[in-house]
Amino acid sequence: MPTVREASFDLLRARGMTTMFGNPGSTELPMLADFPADFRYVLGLQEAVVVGMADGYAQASGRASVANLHTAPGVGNAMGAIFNAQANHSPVLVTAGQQTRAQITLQANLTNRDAIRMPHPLVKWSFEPARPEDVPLALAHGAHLAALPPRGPTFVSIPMDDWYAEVDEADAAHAIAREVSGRAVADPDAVRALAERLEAASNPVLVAGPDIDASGGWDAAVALAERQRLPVWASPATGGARLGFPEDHPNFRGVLPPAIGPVGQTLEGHDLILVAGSSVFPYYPHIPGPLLPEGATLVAITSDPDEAARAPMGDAIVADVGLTLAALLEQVPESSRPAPEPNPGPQEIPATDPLNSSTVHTALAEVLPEDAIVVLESPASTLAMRNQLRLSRPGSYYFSAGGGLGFGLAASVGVQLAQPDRPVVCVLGEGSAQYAITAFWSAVAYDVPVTYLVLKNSEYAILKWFAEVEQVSGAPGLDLPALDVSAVAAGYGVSTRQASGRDDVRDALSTALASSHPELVEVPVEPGMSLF
Ligand SMILES: Cc1ncc(C[n+]2csc(CCOP(=O)(O)OP(=O)(O)O)c2C)c(N)n1
Repeated sequence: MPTVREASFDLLRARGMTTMFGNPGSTELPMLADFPADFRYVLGLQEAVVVGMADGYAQASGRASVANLHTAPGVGNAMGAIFNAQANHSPVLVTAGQQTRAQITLQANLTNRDAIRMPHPLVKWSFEPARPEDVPLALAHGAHLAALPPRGPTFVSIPMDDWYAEVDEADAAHAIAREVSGRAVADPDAVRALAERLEAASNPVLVAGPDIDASGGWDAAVALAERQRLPVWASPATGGARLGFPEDHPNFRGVLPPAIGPVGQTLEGHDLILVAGSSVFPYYPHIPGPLLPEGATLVAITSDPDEAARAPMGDAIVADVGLTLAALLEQVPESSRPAPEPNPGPQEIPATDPLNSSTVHTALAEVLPEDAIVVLESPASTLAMRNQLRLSRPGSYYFSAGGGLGFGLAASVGVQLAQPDRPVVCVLGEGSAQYAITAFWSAVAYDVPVTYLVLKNSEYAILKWFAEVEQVSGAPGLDLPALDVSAVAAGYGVSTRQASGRDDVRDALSTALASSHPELVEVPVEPGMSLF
């Protein structure tokens, strides 16, 4: 009879989950014994990095990934990253070791006393099998559920002696062989009604969210916008884990602001707002105002029942976003509405000394290969980067929809491992880099050729902006003097260079991009926000 270990690895193998992200402890060693040669173990030096890498890998590969943590403290360290994975709709199967069964009740050292409750409410499902032989089925359950809509992390706690138990061969074969698919098609009547509303509207608009990309709906969104002459806004950057629409497309208007009042103002004049693949909406900060402009109605298409149910206004269709857009496309004719005003493209920003972040992004735009992927965590320059780069291919952008820092640096390693043939650039604020700083070690250890662009403004610029919005003065802890990210990265083995003029930045990035190893370019920038 196969052991739990053999059956579990067979299950992961059958699901294509042969890259395991982890940080091991004594309770995980029985699982890792005689690690199969066709598996790859990617070591993260802290658990937030382990889950962040697994999140990037899952999103960029399109299938569930596995992150293995060390009992309660490992899960505790990873909670911020699990929060992000949930907001990103990222299918990560998180597992953690547990004390040996004989010592759980007496709470021996490192017992995860309430293993199932601990990761709540950040996971879709949390479980510790009642019997050792149930581990493979529990892992199957967690992997399937993570990948079903709405995608998100699941958790299985595994007592360390379970790996040696034997499982029934036929039962294991059933668990291993199962396929579970979850791309639900929308009710045809709902699609027909939406098509009629769209056709009847005089000035409709599309708001494109991250799940368009995740569901493979990119081409359908573009075709729908073109056929129906829809201007397109990206959903607010705060919740934009991915792009939903090409940002260089003539119909593309820009990124919606993230607060209630400004969203309403921006969409003024539209009578139908069609939201695809986004919550309605990822608001922050709280700037009150009407939820919708006068005379407008809204329909959201989302695969997440919770997103649909919690929206404060409008109707919703719960179904796969890509399939629903494709079905809608079939129902609508070529519109006779005038084409939206052509998009003027990025604004020219004069260079300053030190450079402003917008100028740095113009330099990046010049050298960024067409098939590049950007992972972004540079809070005060998020909008400047979106405006200057105008990324326009599917799967080209990853951002933490949860807003928890530490995603970018870690996720970039996972994204590059999942997409080895596409160049990955990770843009970081020097403050953000600290939350996952040990991911530099993983990038070097596995020779993952990410290009890191670090913007050094010596402050938490976005928090100074928030302080103004919140009318807070005198808050401590918003300055970061003497934070030397490149020296720290060099300590982990990353090749680093500094650049300060616009041409230097462009040349340094170009050299870094040509390298097949991790490289870092650090640029001093002006303090403050960069919007364009
Ligand atoms: C885990 C976590 N802790 C704290 C914050 C609050 N926070 C949001 S942005 C920010 C500043 C980040 O600094 P930096 O990367 O230098 O970006 P800048 O604002 O200067 O662009 C902080 C501390 C957060 N979002 N997540």
